[in-house]
Amino acid sequence: MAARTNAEAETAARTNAEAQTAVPVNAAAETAAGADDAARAAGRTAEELARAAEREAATLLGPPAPNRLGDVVPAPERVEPDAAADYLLAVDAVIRVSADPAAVAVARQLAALLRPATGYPLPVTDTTAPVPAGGIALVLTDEIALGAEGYRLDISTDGVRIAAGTAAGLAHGVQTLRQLLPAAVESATPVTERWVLPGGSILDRPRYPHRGAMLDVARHFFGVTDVLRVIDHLARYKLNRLHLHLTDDQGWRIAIDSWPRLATVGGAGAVGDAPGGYYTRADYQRIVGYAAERHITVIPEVDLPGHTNAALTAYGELAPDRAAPAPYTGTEVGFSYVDPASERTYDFVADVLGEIAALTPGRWLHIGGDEAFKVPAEVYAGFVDRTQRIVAGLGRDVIGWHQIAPAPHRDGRILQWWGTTGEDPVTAEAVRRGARLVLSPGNHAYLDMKYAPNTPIGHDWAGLIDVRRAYDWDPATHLADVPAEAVLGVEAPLWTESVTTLAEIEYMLFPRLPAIAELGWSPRSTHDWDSFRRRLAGHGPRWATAGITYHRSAELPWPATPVPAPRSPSPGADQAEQPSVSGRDEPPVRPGSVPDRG
Ligand code: TNX
Repeated sequence: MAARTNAEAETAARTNAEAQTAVPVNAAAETAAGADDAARAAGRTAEELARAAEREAATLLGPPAPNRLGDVVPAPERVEPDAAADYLLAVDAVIRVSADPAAVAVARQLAALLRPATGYPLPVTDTTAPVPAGGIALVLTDEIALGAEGYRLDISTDGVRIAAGTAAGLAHGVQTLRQLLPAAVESATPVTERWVLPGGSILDRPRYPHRGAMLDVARHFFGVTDVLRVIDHLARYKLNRLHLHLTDDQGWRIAIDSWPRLATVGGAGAVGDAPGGYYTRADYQRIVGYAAERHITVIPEVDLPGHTNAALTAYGELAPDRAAPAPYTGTEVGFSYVDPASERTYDFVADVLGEIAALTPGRWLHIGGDEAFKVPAEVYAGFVDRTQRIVAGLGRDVIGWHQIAPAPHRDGRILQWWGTTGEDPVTAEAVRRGARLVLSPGNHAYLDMKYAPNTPIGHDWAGLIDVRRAYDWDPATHLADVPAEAVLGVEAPLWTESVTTLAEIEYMLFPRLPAIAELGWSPRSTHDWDSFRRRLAGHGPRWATAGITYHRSAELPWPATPVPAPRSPSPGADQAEQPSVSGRDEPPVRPGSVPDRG
């Protein structure tokens, strides 16, 4: 079948699905007999033939798959539905996988995703194992066209096959498969459901290599469990970078052996009277490892030379006046800085970045660089230059907020754009000197902005960002005088001056994070607000079932949220990690919540 656009493919699928519902029982049997002939020609045993016929009849006799093949966020590159090829996952299905440790890990993750709701055993075996057909195969291939992260998904009555050149590609294919199953697949306990997938093929590859989100753990601290759950959210939408904003005026959140008071003193507080905290080296490694298993690279940020009040409370010797300031619990910015004229400062920078680099397998170190209002421009550029050299000496590439643009170029340098104007000659000039860009425009991608005036948390200094505004821009043309080739991708930052709990994180992420994810992944040819809002609305029941808090924006046509019927009571089930409220419209307004800083 020739490639079609999503919209065409979906229309065709709908027509097919309608026709299919009308298939009479004897026609189903005939189709099954046809499948038998094909299987015999392929040299299958009588038992396999019988099973194939049974599977096909079971698929055809039931209602069609509840989801259409194109109902995926981010939108896949190419979708070719075949409504006669729906696949019904059976209780005895097996997951087969290529003999490669990273691929096997993806297969285990798939089994772990499907087992709770289906209650099926779903054993994972080698692709060469003599098991009956009819399960799910994850296959590493050498199809170079699939690239570093692409995958091909083929769903037929006989089985499901995900092929990719890398384990990352398989993992993305698994997330697509997950979205194509009924929403009840998100249930933590067994549910009575027909686990049917829509038939056909998907070929999918990302538009950009860098697709990220940022979590500010400095303004409010979030423990390891919360961060792991955020990583799961990123993986769902095929994001591949988690930027952790580890240090700021209000808190230093990572243990540094050579400067121990950074964490123990600098990590003690947070905004307001919220508790502080920091990650031990083991905590940080757990986060990095969990992300890596999900093909997500952690990008640690140490914000320099400004946003350093917490560091200065621990080591006054780094302050321009050599005096440790009081801890800061407010939400102003731009007042603090480490002394760029002191050699001790560069010892500090080298030690901190060196220790963090040693714990970070990824290629990038983020050095912040924003809002150092009190450092004169020339001194600032010199500080950034030296810090960039330290990063290069550690064998890493530097990322900084776009304020680092005036500093000299270094190979691999990435600027993160967070402006709201769509043009900046200084950034464009740095790009001409070789820098590349990650786009986080404050007025589209900042997840700490309110959705609407009545959003109980968040800011509005970059405007209100509803779902449509998060979706309606094009990374390739967003910044004037910057060629499309200089854009590496997108990132959605979540600053947390006003965000204090996991539920509030999720409320700001959903449903906007998937909008940014789609801009980073999907080809521009699929960009279509009506299609996006319809596909995204279908995720409401998934989030509700998974216990994920989200904003029920009036922009999206939400389906009624079904409550999955538990198959059997599970009194022993540990619900401790489920948030107490899910799918609610607004998070509670907290007394003394942080005022907007305008
Ligand atoms: C600006 S964006 C900041 C952060 C604040 C944020 C609040 C950037 C690089 N700096 O320090 O948290 O605004 O929206």
